[in-house]
Amino acid sequence: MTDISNLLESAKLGDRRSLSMLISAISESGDSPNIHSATGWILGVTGPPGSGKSTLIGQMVRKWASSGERVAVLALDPTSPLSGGSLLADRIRMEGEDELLENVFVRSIPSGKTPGAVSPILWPICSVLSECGWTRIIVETVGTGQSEFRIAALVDRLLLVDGPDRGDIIQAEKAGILELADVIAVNKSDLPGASSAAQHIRSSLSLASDDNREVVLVSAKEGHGIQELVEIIEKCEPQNTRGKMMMMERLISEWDSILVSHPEIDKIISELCDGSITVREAIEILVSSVRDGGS
Ligand SMILES: Nc1nc2c(ncn2[C@@H]2O[C@H](COP(=O)(O)OP(=O)(O)O)[C@@H](O)[C@H]2O)c(=O)[nH]1
Ligand SMILES: [Mg+2]
Repeated sequence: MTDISNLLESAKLGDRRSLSMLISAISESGDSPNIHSATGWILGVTGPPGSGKSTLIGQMVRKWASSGERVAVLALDPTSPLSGGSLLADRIRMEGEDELLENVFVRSIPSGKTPGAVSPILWPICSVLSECGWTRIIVETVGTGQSEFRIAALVDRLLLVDGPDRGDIIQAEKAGILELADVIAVNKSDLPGASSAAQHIRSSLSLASDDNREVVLVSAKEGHGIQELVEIIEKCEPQNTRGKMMMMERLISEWDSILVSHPEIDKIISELCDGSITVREAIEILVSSVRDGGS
């Protein structure tokens, strides 16, 4: 834990290497520094693979960075061209905007040992970034699976990115992701079908009379609609329906991280395997040591 506190101190002074090491330490150990302050907010970006999330994030990052926000991107998708950040950085450099790089931090986050295991570490990582003065934290998800819900619940605002493909939109509707989104972007407006896809989503949202969420047409490739999208995300009111779910998820995530970083977790699991304790007894042991400050 002292390592983590030292790293946090230098990361707060602006040392990127320490920040990177801190994120690795949290990812590996599940330990998290105790942080209460939050200066910025977290934007989750979800949507089917190939809809253009990474490309669109690249465009939004520039807008935010040039307006003076400090933007951190966490790529949970190992195939994201943003992973490692070099692609984005190279492009920014090529266009002679090196000074923007001061305001950008990109990091890929390994998906963890088990599916869905990323959420217990995501919240502490976001808190650290916020504590270190990153005001816009963007989380790019893989775009599929149950872990989307857990991540959706962790973020302050959720952007759903869809392409012109009808099938993808229907899938998002079915999966319930459309319900969770605060803003919906229909990307690839340079391709035929995008505006009718946006219209389709608008009309399905308008079925609920109090639903006034925005559906924005953008082209990440050509840079169209990005400014409007960023403005809408800035002023959007996070949905009330997500509030409770969000707090519940943060509680569960924090609890999960206490659990997986418990010093005796391996021993307890072995005892569960050989039947010498019951699950109930394991919980008793874990809870009592948390209560005594032993974790
Ligand atoms: N025509 C068109 N292609 C796009 C646009 N945005 C992204 N793409 C392409 O769509 C593919 C998937 O993009 P990517 O950002 O990796 O999608 P992700 O999987 O959702 O992150 C890439 O080949 C992009 O070049 C766009 O606005 N228009
Ligand atoms: Mg991607």
